[in-house]
Amino acid sequence: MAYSYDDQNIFAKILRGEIPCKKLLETEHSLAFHDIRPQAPDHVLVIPKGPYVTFDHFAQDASVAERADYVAAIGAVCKELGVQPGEGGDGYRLLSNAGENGVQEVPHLHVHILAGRWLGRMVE
Ligand code: DGP
Repeated sequence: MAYSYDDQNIFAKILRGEIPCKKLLETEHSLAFHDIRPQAPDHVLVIPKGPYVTFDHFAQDASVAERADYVAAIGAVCKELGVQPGEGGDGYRLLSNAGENGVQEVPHLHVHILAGRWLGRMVE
């Protein structure tokens, strides 16, 4: 592990129950909750419970069980929100910001699930 993890970040505090969140789903290795500053009608953050800062850390160091759980949790949230295209939903966007150029505010891996409105093209 070549990176350091700050266990005082806000999502670590949410995981320890030190600050509240609006929880949508919790599994053995993952937690999903509503973003405090929603950018869309549905805006959910899905985080692994392990100490990973970015997606590449997770891909490198998470166990097979953690990875499977995280991918399944993201899918389960999409299902819970009812946003799956082709299954009655209008679609969604997954996004994970990393580091300075990615404008990552909270240094604990999180995938944003955005849905409930037309999200625009990534490149105009
Ligand atoms: P980013 O690191 O830039 O991918 O975005 C972090 C997101 O986390 C941002 O959309 C706002 C959200 N956020 C920050 N603090 C809290 C908090 O205390 N609770 C919740 N639910 N969301 C938070």
